Amino acid sequence: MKVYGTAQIRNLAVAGHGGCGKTTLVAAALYTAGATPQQGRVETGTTVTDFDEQEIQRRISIATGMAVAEWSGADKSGVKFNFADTPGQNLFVHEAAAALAVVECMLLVVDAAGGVQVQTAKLWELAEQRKLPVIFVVTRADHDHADVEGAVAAMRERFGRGVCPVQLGLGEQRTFTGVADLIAMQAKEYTASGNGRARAGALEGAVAEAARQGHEALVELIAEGDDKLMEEFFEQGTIPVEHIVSGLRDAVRARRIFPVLLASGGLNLGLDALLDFLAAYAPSPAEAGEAEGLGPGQQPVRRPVADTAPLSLQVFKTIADPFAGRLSVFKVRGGHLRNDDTVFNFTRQSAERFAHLSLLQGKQLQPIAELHAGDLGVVAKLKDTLTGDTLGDKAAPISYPPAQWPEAAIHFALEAKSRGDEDKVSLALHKMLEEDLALHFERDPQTQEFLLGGTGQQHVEIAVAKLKQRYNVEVKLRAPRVAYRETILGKADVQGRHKKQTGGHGQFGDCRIRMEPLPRGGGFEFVNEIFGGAIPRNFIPAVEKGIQDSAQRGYLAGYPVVDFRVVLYDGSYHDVDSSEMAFKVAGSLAFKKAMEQARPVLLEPIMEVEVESPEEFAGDLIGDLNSRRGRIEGMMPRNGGEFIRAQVPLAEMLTYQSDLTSKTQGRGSFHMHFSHYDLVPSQQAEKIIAKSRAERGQAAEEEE
Ligand SMILES: Nc1nc2c(ncn2[C@@H]2O[C@H](COP(=O)(O)OP(=O)(O)OP(=O)(O)O)[C@@H](O)[C@H]2O)c(=O)[nH]1
Ligand SMILES: [Mg+2]
Repeated sequence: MKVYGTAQIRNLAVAGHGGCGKTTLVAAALYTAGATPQQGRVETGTTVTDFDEQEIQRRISIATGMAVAEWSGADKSGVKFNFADTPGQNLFVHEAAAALAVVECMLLVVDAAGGVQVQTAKLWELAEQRKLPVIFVVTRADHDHADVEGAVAAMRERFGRGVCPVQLGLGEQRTFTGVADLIAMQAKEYTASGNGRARAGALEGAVAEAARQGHEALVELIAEGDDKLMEEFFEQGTIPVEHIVSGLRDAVRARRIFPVLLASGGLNLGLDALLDFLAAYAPSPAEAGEAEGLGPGQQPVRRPVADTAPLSLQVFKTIADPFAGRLSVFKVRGGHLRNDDTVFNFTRQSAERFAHLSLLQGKQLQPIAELHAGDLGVVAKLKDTLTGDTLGDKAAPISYPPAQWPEAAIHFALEAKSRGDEDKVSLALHKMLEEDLALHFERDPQTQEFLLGGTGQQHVEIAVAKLKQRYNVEVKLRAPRVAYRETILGKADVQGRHKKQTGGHGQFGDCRIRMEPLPRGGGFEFVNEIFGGAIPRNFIPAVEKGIQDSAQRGYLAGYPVVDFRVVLYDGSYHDVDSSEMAFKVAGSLAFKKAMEQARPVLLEPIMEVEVESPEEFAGDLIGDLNSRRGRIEGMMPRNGGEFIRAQVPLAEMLTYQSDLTSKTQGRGSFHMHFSHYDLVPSQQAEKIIAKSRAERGQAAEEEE
C-alpha cells in the first residue's frame, strides 16, 4: 500500500448499537475500495474486522477491529481510510470509547429497522464529550422492516436539528436500490450484491421534488452558520456547489451539522457515495486540533499533528496473537516514523525497536516503509510496551493520557479443571489481560480464591472460551465466596489465663483485657496500659499476637474479626514458667472469652449497584432489587432508558446477571462495585453460621 500524508488520512470510528450492521458496512467498504477480493460476511465468519474465533462463533464484535482502505475519492485526490470497527454490545462499549481517542470522526451507524437505540444515544454522548464530529449512516435500508424516514425523524428528535440528510433513499426496503445525492443532485443506483459503484443519473419524478426540498433544507442549514453564505442564499435562493462543499465541511468540523447518509452494507448499496462523502467531509488528523500531552514535570504540552513535530506515538490496543505474539497498535500523534526506527518508551523508560512496521488489516499485517503524523500502524514483538504507553523521540519527552478502562462489574471464582494446570492458566490469562484491559484477575486475600472479573457474565465467559480455544487450558467458573467478616457490638472485660504447671517446665501467662467496638473500617487497635510491670514488656507483643491470630480465625463462622479495640491493662507472670508462647495462648483465651461477652455479629460486603434498562422494566427491576435486600438510592432517565442506583448485599447479587437478562429480554445491563461492610440481619446470619459450622466440621469445633 502507498504511503499517505497527514492531509490524506481519514481515521474513523465506526460505532453504533449492537448488531446495527457496522462490521458488515466496513466489509462492504473494504470490498468496494478493492481492499478485499470478496465482500466479507458476518454469517460466514469472513469479515476482516471480526476475526477472533469468539466473534465468528457468536456473530458479534467483541473488540475493536482495525481495517484500512485506499480510495481515490470523487475528486481523485486519494485518501486512506483507517476504520476502527467497534463493538456495539453494551458490555464492550469501553472498546468503542477507547477507539474514539485515536480518530477524528465518528461514523455513527443506525439500523434502519431499529432507529435510535440505547447505545446510539450513549455513543452520541461519548462523541459529544470528545467534541468529535459525527456522520450518521442509516444502514440495513434494504431490510423488510426498514423505515429510513422514521429513523431519521427519531435521530433529529433525539440529537437536534443539526442532524441533516445529505441523501434520500431510492426505493425502500426490498426495493431500495440507491440514493439521491442532495449536494450534487444526482441519482446513484447500485446493483444488489454488486461492486458498490453507482450508476449516476438524473433525478426524476417524485424523488426529484423530494430531493429539491431536501437540498434546500440542507443549503439553508449550511448557510445559517455563515453570514456571507446567508446573504448569498437570500439573494439567489441557493448557493453554488463549491460553497456548499466548503460550508458543509466547516459545519461538520464545528459539530454544527451531522450529515445523514443511507446504505445497505449487506447488499453493498450506497457504498461509493459513502466513501466519497467521507473522503471529502471527514476531517484529517491535522484538522482536529493539536495533540495534548504532559511534558517533563507534568507540564501540559501541545504539538501540531504534523511531520515537523518531534516523533511521538501512543499504543491504544494490544492483540495477543498466539502465533505472532504481542501486536501493538498505535497512533502516530506527531512526527514521522520509519521502519526499523528505535523509539523510546516514556512510560516504561526503555528503548523499543520498530522492526517490520506494518498496517493492520483485521489480523493481517501489511508491511509499510513509513507512517506520517496522524496515521495508525502496528508493530509486533515490542519488549515492554503495553496499551496506553507513549513512545517517541527520547529528546522530546511527552506522555498522552491513556484511555480509562472499566473496573469489574462482576467477579467469578476461577479454578483450573485439571489440577496442576494452575500455572498454565495464569500464564495464558496474563496474555489475555494485556489484550483486554477490562478483564481483571486477582486473588482475594480473604477467601484465597482466584477471581476473574469483567463487565458482565458474557464478558467473563468469552474470556474462558478464549482460554480454551487459544491456549488449550480449561477452567471452571463459579460464584465467588462472599468475604464475610465478624465484629462486636458490645464491650467486654475479661481475663485470659494460661497455666500448666504439672511436671517438668511449666507454662504461665495471664492477662486482663477490655474489648470495645470501633467504627466501621476501624480495623484492629491494640492499646497497652500496663504500668509497673504486671506483665514484662517483652511478653506484651505476644499477647497482641495471640489476639490477632485468633481474630483472623474468627469466632462465629470462621471469618476475620474486625473493627475492635483491645486494651491490655493488667496481668501477672511467673519468673520461670512464663514465655512468649504462654502469653500468646493467654491472649487467645482472653480474646475468645471477650467475644462471648461482646455480642459478636457478622458483617457482609454491600455493593453499589447501577442498573440501566428500558423504562418499561424499571418497576419490575426495583421490586427485584428490594427482594434482594437492596436499598434503592435513586432513579433517573438516561440514554432513553431508566437508570437505577441501589445498595445491595453481594450475597444477593451472585445470580443477578442471568436474572436481569431474562427480566429485560437482554436489554438491561448493570455494574457494581464494593461500597462498604454492614451488619448481616440475624435471619441470614444464622444460616451462614450454621453452614460454616457444617463445613468446618466437628473436628474444628473440638479443637476449639
Ligand atoms: N438486511 C440486511 N442485513 C444486514 C445488513 N447489514 C448487516 N446485516 C445483518 O445484521 C446482522 C448484524 O450485522 P453486523 O455487521 O455483525 O452488525 P454489527 O453492528 O457489527 O454488530 P456488533 O459489532 O456485534 O455490534 C448480521 O446478521 C448481518 O448480516 C444490511 O445492510 N441489510
Ligand atoms: Mg460488529
